[in-house]
Amino acid sequence: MNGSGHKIQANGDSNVNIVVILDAGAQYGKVIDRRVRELNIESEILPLDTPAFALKERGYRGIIISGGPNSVYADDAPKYDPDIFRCGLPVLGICYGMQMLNKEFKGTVESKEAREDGQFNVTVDNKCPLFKGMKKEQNVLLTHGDSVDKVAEGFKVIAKSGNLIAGIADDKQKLYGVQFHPEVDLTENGMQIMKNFLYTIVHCEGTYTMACREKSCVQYIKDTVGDHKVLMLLSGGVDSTVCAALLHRALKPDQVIAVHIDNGFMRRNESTSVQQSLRQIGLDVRLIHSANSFYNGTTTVHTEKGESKVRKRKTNTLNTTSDPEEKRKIIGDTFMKLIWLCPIELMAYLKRKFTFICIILSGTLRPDLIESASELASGKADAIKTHHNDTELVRELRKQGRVVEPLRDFHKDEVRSIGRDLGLPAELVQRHPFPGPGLAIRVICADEPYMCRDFAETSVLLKFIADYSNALKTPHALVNRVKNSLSPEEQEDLLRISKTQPYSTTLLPIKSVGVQGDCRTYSYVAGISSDHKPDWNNLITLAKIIPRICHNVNR
Ligand SMILES: *[C@@H]1O[C@H](CO)[C@@H](O)[C@H](O)[C@H]1NC(C)=O
Ligand SMILES: *[C@@H]1O[C@H](CO)[C@@H](O)[C@H](O)[C@H]1NC(C)=O
Ligand SMILES: *[C@@H]1O[C@H](CO)[C@@H](O)[C@H](O)[C@H]1NC(C)=O
Ligand SMILES: *[C@@H]1O[C@H](CO)[C@@H](O)[C@H](O)[C@H]1NC(C)=O
Ligand SMILES: CC(=O)N[C@H]1CO[C@H](CO)[C@@H](O)[C@@H]1O
Repeated sequence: MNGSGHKIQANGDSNVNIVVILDAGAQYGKVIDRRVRELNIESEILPLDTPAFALKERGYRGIIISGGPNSVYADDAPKYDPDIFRCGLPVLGICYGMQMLNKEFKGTVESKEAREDGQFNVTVDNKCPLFKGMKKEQNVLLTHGDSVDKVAEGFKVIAKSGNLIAGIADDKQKLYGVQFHPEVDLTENGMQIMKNFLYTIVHCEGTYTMACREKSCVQYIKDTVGDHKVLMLLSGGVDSTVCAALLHRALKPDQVIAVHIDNGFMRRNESTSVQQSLRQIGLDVRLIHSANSFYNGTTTVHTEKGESKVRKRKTNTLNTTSDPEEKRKIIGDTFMKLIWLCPIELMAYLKRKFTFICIILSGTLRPDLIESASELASGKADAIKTHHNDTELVRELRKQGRVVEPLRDFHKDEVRSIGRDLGLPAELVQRHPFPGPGLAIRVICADEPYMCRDFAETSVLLKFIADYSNALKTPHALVNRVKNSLSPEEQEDLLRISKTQPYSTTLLPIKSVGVQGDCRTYSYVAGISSDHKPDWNNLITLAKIIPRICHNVNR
């Protein structure tokens, strides 16, 4: 183990067991990260254009290139250093990563307009080390979009789905590419593939264990906080509870001041129960009621991104804001302002003096940072959401070195595991994630219904999918569109569903934020209802088919 587990810097020592994930802008980056860590191997996410010499210098053992929303031929395709494929490090390219690899070695990639992810069977070459110990037929989450046309020089095909090339390899140079996502659960044996790459091909050792990371986390808190006092802001959810327990273990009781701010969007009596739960593990939590400050809070947002000149705009007050992203920003910043700009009020409330040295942002987990496209974790991700813990204000405080984030290097499931290790009661650790700003954001609101020109057509498509057997009796162009998008098995499924348990559908005129492919989308919500008890398998089938046929439905 090196360092604190927080500022992880491989140090050029090739014994360091750490791989780098080069982020081509995918929502899957953080999932890859989590998988690698589940296999007890340390990983770090860096921008795709990180130069090869830097990777060598920092001692990474292998490279994983994530998927991404772009096409390798696009003018704005993300830049990379071609030497990453020639610096001797084993490479696993996933989707976009595979196309980069193929193009780099003089293969060609065929661009397709539509892009669909779906579960398919692929046939793999199990003599290839990447698929060692696996059956020939594998069910994977395949990306149908751009695909390899001519295979690169020196490479062989190691996986196929029908005519689609689903995997390529150059065993000698240890370069591998797959057109599917081994990091997701929908790829049934994805973990075996990751394991094969990391252990058999890269020759990593699984030394990055939870016990070892926990120890370095406690040490990190001790080192950072020293003799100072820590103000801890907590929501009472799993993260902040575990964080509290960690602080408890690392510091003296009088060093920790815990404050829970009720932002007015809590469930009934929740604040009190948060307070009580934490008292049980020995932490005295002060409650601050600030519903009004949130209700009428505002903040400043940037209106133009990516240009050298950035324009700023003040938002409406929260009580008149409907955009979820903006709500998130307002709540996050109001939260920080309350603590940061009103220390006198706070101190009066707390009736004790403390040094304002560190703020524990208990809920800053690794995925939060990655999702917010924070420069710390990832340079690229097509900002899927702005996490309230990673707003500008927090970034500024971080620059000043006033933020302590013990959990920033852990994923959610890992946090639960630490919690269990620290002896926290199961009902605290396994609790449903606490909403934070979530409830305020999930209350979807709008000034007017969101109904674009595609609304009526989408409603009809939706109805045809759910009531397929009757739809087939209707001569309608859209019925053919549905039919042509379905595999024979899916047609059978829909027929069976509509005959045994008819569902009614409603397209909701609501703009909902979702993730499709690797991009953030704003689309409709499809409502499915029935008088019967839900058959979840049927609903899963519908949920898979609907967004594939109605691209403007994301929820
Ligand atoms: C995929 O393979 C599995 C097992 O190998 C098989 O049960 C399943 O029917 C196949 N699915 C398709 C769509 O071919
Ligand atoms: C909420 O708290 C109030 C006052 O403490 C109490 O009277 C009430 O029963 C609680 N409600 C619920 C649903 O627990
Ligand atoms: C929202 O808050 C502002 C500032 O407190 C107030 O002036 C306004 O009346 C509120 N609007 C609504 C709809 O409650
Ligand atoms: C940070 O975000 C998480 C997840 O939304 C939340 O549980 C936590 O309370 C937040 N931390 C703070 C200090 O707001
Ligand atoms: C911006 C604004 O109007 N802030 C006010 C919101 O409400 C609290 C409590 O009533 C006031 O203290 C703020 O000044």
